[in-house]
Amino acid sequence: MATAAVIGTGFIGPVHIEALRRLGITVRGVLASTAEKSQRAAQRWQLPRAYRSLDELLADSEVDVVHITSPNRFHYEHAVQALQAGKHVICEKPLALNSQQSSDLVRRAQTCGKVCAVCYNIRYYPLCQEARHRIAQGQIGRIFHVLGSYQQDWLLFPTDYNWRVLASEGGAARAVGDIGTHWLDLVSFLLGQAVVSVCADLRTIWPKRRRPLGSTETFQTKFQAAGSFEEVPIDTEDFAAILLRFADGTPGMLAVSQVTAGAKNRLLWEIAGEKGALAWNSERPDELWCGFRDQPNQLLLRDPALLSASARACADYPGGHNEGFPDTFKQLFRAIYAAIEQGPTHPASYPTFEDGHREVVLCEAILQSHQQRRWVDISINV
Ligand code: SOE
Repeated sequence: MATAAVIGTGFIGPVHIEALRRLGITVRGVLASTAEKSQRAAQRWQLPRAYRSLDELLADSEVDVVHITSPNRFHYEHAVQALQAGKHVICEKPLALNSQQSSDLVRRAQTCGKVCAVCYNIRYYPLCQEARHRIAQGQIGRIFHVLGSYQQDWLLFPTDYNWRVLASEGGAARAVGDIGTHWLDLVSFLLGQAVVSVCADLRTIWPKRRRPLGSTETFQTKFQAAGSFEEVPIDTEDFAAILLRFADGTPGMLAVSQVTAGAKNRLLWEIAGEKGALAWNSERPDELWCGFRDQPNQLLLRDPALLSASARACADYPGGHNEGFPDTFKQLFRAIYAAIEQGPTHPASYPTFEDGHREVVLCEAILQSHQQRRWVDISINV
């Protein structure tokens, strides 16, 4: 079985470590932003190696797979170096800061013979897999339209601050890049249709935010006390309204916000078809709403015994034993490590660098649409 090392020890790095361990995959070591932080993380997670540099990690011949969970601005260079060192790469989203970088990564992925994956984990909720199966089987008939949103509240106040709010660190599209692309990737996966055109209106609710003097984590659990801070201008959006068109002509509408009080991490999609509708909410991930015109609606509670084979493959616990966010990473890594062990399948059973590149291109098109106040068609060049 391949051995992993993880770059990054913020919110998501430990999610990777825990998921890998649940699968019995060896995590050899960790690299943080300083040698001291690497040491602390290695101790905390009882890992054999605390790397002092990327070079040291990449020189470790025991490591086959590099997980990149560093801040977004490092994704490209970390991925390039890991591929050059002959490692498989599993990169957090967004794949890169711009489409020049992400297309370069796709080209490298095409020739390196390694597995190159991107963490669009939400595909791996069992009831999203079930919805994809039902749509592909024609169970809700011709699709009329898709509506949805992805909302959070962890950036609600002007005193909320994180590196993601700066374009130079997180990417020019922030709410859209950070969470909107999860929705776009997921809904394209559900429909089996890519987004081909977008029309967007973005808003920065807080043009200035207060940066605490000291570091802050994503989803910090304590509200900031009135300590010392500096005011910084914000060049990324808090809210986006986006009209969409999918390849088969299906229209869609997506709202994205990181300033909706009470929405902790709520992704919502509703797909309306001629025979019925389906809806799902990530804050209640074990429930799939099935809407009908001529019979009572249904609420399907996740239970492997009631799911299609593809959805059952992502459901490890019996009904009533909720599966959630950490489980999606376990299922995602199971699919990726199967490809590492057994060789890739076509199409891949996991989100690839191509999928990551597509989302970066979509972010750029959404920004362009907003700036030029018009529809923008998507062209994917590599
Ligand atoms: C922060 O908004 C964040 O951690 C995203 O970066 C993740 O991709 C999402 O899963 C939860 O929220």
